[in-house]
Amino acid sequence: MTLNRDRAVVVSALKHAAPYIRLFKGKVFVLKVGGEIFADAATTRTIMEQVGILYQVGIKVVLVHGGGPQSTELAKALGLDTKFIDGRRVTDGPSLDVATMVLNGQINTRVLAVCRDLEIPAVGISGVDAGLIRAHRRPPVQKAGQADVDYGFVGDIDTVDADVLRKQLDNGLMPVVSPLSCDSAGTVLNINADTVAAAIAAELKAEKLILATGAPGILKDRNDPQSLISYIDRAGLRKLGDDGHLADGMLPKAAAIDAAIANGVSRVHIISYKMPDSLLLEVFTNEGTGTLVVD
Ligand code: X2W
Repeated sequence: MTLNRDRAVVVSALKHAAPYIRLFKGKVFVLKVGGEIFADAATTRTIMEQVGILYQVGIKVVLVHGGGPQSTELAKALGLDTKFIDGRRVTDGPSLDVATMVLNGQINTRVLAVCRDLEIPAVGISGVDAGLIRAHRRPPVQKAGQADVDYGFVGDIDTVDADVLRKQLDNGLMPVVSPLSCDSAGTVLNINADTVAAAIAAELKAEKLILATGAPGILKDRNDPQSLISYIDRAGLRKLGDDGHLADGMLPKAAAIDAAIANGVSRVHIISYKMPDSLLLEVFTNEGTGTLVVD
C-alpha cells in the first residue's frame, strides 16, 4: 500500500516537472555557488546533487563558484590580514596567491571531484583560461572625504568570450568556473564571483542566472530574515540599495544582478542552500523559495 503510494508520488512529481523540463531543456543556466556552500562535504553534495539533476534533464549548466570564506580562512592561517570594501576583497600580492590556491586549486578541484562521483562530465576552467575573461586592474577609487581606496589586484571585466564556454556546453560538458581572471599583460586579477557569473550569464544570453548563497534571498530589513522579498524588479532593487538596505556581500550581488538584467538576462534568482532542495524548487515549481529579480 505504502509502496504504491510512494510510486504514485514519484510519478506525479515527474508529471508536474515535465512542463519545466520541456521549457528548459537545452537552455543555458548560469549558477553561482558561494564559497560557504562548499564549507563541508554534506552541503557540497546537497547542492551538487541538485545540479546533477538539472544537467541530466538537459539544461546546459555553467557553474561559477566562489571561495571567499576559504580564502579568508587560509589568509588567517598564514597570518595575513583580510580587508573587504563594499563586499570586495582588497587583494595585495600575498592575498592574490591565497585566492589562486583556494579558487583555482582547492574549490575548483573539490567541485570537479564531486562531479566525478555524480557522473556529471565537468571541466574546470577559470577566467584566465583561453581568454575567457579579459579584465583590467580596478583603478584606485576616490571616496569623498577619505583616502583613495586601492583594491590591489582586483579586476573589472572588459569582455567575456562566451565561445570558450559554448564549445564545452555543446559537447555535453559542464564548465566549472573559478572567477580568477587576467589582464592582457598576464597579470592575474581577483574578481567577485557574483560579478563573473553575471557577466557570463549576459554574454551567453542565459535563460536564468541563479545565485545560491547563505542568505534566504534579498531582505527588506537586512537584520530580519523574515523580511524576505519574493519578487522585485530592477528599479525596486536599485531603490533598496539607494535607501541603504543592502550591505557587504549583497552590494556586489545587487550590482551583478542589475548588470545581468540590463544585459538581457530576464530572470535572476537568489536562493539559500539552507532551504532543502531550493535549487530544484526554484527551477521545477511555480513558487520559488528565495527572491526572483526581473526587469
Ligand atoms: C572574491 C572572489 C571569491 C568570491 C574573494 O576573494 O573573496 C573579490 O572579492 P564568494 O564565496 O562567492 O564570496 N573576490 C574581489 O566571490 O567568493
